[in-house]
Amino acid sequence: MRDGSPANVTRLADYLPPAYLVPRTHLDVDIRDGHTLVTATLTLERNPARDDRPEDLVLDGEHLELLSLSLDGASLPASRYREADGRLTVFAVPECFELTSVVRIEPEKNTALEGLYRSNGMYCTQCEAEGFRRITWFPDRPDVLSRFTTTVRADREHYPLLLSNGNPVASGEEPEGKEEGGRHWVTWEDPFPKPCYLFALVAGDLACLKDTFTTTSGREVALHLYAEHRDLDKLDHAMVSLKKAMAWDERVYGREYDLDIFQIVAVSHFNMGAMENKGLNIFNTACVLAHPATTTDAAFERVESVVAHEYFHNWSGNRVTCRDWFQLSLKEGFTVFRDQEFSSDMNSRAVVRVENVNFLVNHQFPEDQGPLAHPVRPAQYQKIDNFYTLTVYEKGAEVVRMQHELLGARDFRRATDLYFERFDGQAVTCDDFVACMEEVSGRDLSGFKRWYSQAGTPIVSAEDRYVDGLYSLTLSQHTPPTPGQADKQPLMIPVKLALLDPQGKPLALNDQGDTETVVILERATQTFSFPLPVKPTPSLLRGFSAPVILRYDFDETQLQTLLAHDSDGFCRWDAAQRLYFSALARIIEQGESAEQQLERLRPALEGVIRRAAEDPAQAALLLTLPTETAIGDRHSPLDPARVHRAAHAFKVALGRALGEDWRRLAESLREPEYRADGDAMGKRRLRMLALAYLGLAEADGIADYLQRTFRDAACMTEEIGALGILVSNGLDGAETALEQFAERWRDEALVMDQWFAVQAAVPGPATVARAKALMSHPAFEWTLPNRVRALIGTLVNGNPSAFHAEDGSGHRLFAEALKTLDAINPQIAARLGNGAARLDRLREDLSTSLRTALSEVREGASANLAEVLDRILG
Ligand code: 0A1
Ligand code: ZN
Repeated sequence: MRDGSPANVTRLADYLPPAYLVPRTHLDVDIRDGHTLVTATLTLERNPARDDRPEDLVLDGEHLELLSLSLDGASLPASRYREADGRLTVFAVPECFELTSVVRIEPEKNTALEGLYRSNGMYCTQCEAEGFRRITWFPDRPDVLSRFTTTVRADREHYPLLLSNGNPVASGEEPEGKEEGGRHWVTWEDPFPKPCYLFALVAGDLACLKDTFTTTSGREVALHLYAEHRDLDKLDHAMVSLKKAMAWDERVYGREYDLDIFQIVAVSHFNMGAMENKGLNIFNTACVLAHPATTTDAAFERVESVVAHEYFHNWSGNRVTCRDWFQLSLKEGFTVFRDQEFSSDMNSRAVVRVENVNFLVNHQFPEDQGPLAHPVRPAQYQKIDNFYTLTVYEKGAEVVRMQHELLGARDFRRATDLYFERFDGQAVTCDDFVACMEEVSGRDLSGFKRWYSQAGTPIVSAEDRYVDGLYSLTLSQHTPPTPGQADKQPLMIPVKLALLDPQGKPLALNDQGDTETVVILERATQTFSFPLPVKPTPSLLRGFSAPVILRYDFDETQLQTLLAHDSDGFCRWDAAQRLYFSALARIIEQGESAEQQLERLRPALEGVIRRAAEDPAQAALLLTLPTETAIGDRHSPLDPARVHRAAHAFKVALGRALGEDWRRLAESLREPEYRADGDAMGKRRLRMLALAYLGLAEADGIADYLQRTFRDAACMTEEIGALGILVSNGLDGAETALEQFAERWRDEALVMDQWFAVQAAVPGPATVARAKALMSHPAFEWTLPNRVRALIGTLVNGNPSAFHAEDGSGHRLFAEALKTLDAINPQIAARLGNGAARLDRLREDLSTSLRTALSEVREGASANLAEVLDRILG
C-alpha cells in the first residue's frame, strides 16, 4: 500500500459529489482518563446530485474502536456493515435516516497530533485536513457540510473549561459524576453548516483574556483568548491584532463576524501555525503568545499576521469553503493574500512586500523548480497533508494578487463581494472564484487560469533597444518542465514597469504623463515600445507584479541607479540582490577576492547607509546578503562548503570595510528604552545587522560589546540577537552566554526553541556533532514539533554547510531523525523530509551520501513520508 500505485492516489479528475449528505451532526464526547467515548448521531440524506443513487453509505475512520452502530434507533447486526481499510460501509441504507455510532479512542496515545489529542494536560483537536476521521465515523471530505451540536463531558476539576464551535447553549453536572469527583458537561451549537475539518473541541484548565468587539452593524462579539495560566500575560498582542483584523475585514472586504463569541486557544503541541476552526481557532503557542521579554520583533509580526490569517478564514474558507482538497488554494491563497495586505496596511507596505517576496523567491521558487513541484491546484496526491505547501499558500497568494492587479482594487472588491454572496454556505472551486472576477470585469481570464494548473516558475527574459527615440522592450516567457508536466503553455503575466532616466527619475510613458504602466505578456514573445528622449534604465516587475524569474542583462551602473533612486521598494531590493549575487558568483566561480568585490559595491552600499535613517527596516533589508541556500541555488553542482566560504569571506569583508559605519549605526540606533512600535523595530533590526557584521569581522572589542548587549538587553530581539552573533562566530563568552540563557529561560518553551535554533544555525560541519548532542539534551522532545523544527529544521533548511558536511554526518543525522520522528508524527517527518529536495543538485559525492541515507529511511516509512521520499529519490 505504500507505493505510488493508483490505489493510493486521489485524482481531481475522479471527483464525484458525496453519495450522502449530513444536514445534522450530534456529537457527545466523553473524556475519561486514558480513553474517550464518542457518540455520533448523523442525520443522513441521499444526495440528489448523484444520479447513480448509491445504496451503500461509506464513512471514513481511523484508529477508532467501534463499540456499537445503530440505524434509526435499531442496533445493526454485523452483516449490515463492513469495516476495512479506514472505511465503514453500511449496506443498503434508506434515502433518509439517522445513524448512531459509539467509538472508543485514545487521545493520550495520539502523538500524530491529528484528531483528538493531549497537549500539556489539556485536550484539543486538529481536524484539517483528514483528522476528523480519528474522532468518529464520518464522510470526511470538505463538501459535506453539517450543522454540529457538540456536548463535551469531562472531570470538572482538571478540565473546568469545555469548548467547541459556535455558541454554548447548555451545561450541567453529571449525575454519576458526583461520586467520581465531579464531572460536568457543556453543549455547544454551531448554527453554520460546516465541513468536519472545521470541527474543534478543547477541554482544559486555562487562563482567559477577555475583550469585546462591536461589529459595524452594532453586534457585540465576545473575544476570548485562552492559554496556560503562566502565559496569560502573553496574550495582549494577539488581542490587539485580532481587533485590528476584525475592523480591517469590515473596512476592506465588508465582512463582519457572525457568531456571538470568537475564541482562540494556545496549544504547545501543534503541527502547523494555527487552525481556523469555526469560532474556535486553535493556535500553536508560537503564533499567538508574545511578550517583549520572550518574543522577538519578527515573532511579534508573525503573531499579528497569523491571528489575522485565521480570522480572515471565517469568510474565505469557512463561510465559503473548498469543494475538495485540490481546491485548497481557493481558501489558502486568497487568505494569505488577505493577510499580506492587512500586514501591509498595519506596517510599512514596502518592507512587508519585500519580506513576502523574499520568502517566496527563496522558498517557493526552489520548490517549484525541484522534484516536489506541483501546480497551485494539484491534479493528484497521495497524502493531502503533503500539499500544505508554499506553492498552494504563497504562490496561490500571488495568483490572487495578479487578479487584484488585473482588475484594479474597485472591481476586485466587487468580485469578492459577488463571490461571498453567491457561494455563502457552499463548497466551491478555484474556477468559481475566477468566474466572479470575469463576470465583474468582463475580462476573459481563461488563459490566466493556467496559473492554477501549470507548475513551475516561468522565466521572463527581457531585451531592449533604443533607436531613434524609440525604446523597444521585448519580453519572452518560458516555463521549464516539471515532474509530470513536460510541456508548458504561455501564461498571462502582468509586468509592471517604469523607465528611469540616467539620474534615476521616471520618464513619462505616454501623453498623459504616466510614469508607470502594466504590460501583459500573454504569448511566448511580445514587444512593447515607448517613445523616449533618452535610453532608459528599465525598472521591471515593479512590486513583483508576477511570480516569475526576470532575466535582463543589467549592467552594474543600471543596478546602482535602481538601488539608489527607484521609488519601488521591491526593485531597489532586487537591484541590491543582483549586485550581491554577481559579486558572490565572481568569488565562487572565478576565484576573485571578497575584498576586491566589496570595493566595487562599496559606493552603492555607503549610499544605502547614508540614507538609512529614512527607513531603517528597509535599509536593513537592502544590506542583508542572500542566504547561503539562495546563493547555492545559483551554482551547479551545489557545493555548500564552497558557497559558505565565499559568503563568509564577503560578509567579513563587508564588516571590515564599513566597520566605522556599522559602529556608528550600532550606537546611534540604540534606544534608551524599549518601545514596541514599527519605528523602534526597524531601528533594532538595522542595529542587530550592524552588530552581526561587526561580529563577523571580529571587530575590536565586539565580544565585550555583545556580552553587554546580551546581559542588559531590553527585549528578546536584542538578547537572542546578541547571543546568536556570539555563538555563530565562536566569540569569547559565547558558551557562557548559552549556559546563562538556558538557565534563565528553561521554563519558557518558546524561548528554549530559540536557544536550540541559534546553535543549529552555526555554519560549518562541527554543528552536526553539536546538534547530535542537543538531541540528547533533557529539554529536547521529539513529540514537540516546535522543538524538532528549531533544532533539526534549522540545521536541514537553514544551514547547508552543516547539513551537507563532507563526511556525510549531517545526512546520517537527518536520516536518524526522520526515522525516529516518523514513528511519532508522520506529518512532521514528511515536512522535514522536504529538506532533502535539493538532492539532485548536490555535488556528486554529497548527493550519493544523501541518497544512501534516505533510501534506508524509505524502508518502512509512513505513507506521508514515503510520498515525499519517493518524489525526491525519483
Ligand atoms: N488551515 C490552516 C493550516 C493547517 C493545516 C493543517 C493543519 O494540521 C495538519 C493545521 C493547520 C491555516 O491555513 O492556517
Ligand atoms: Zn490558512
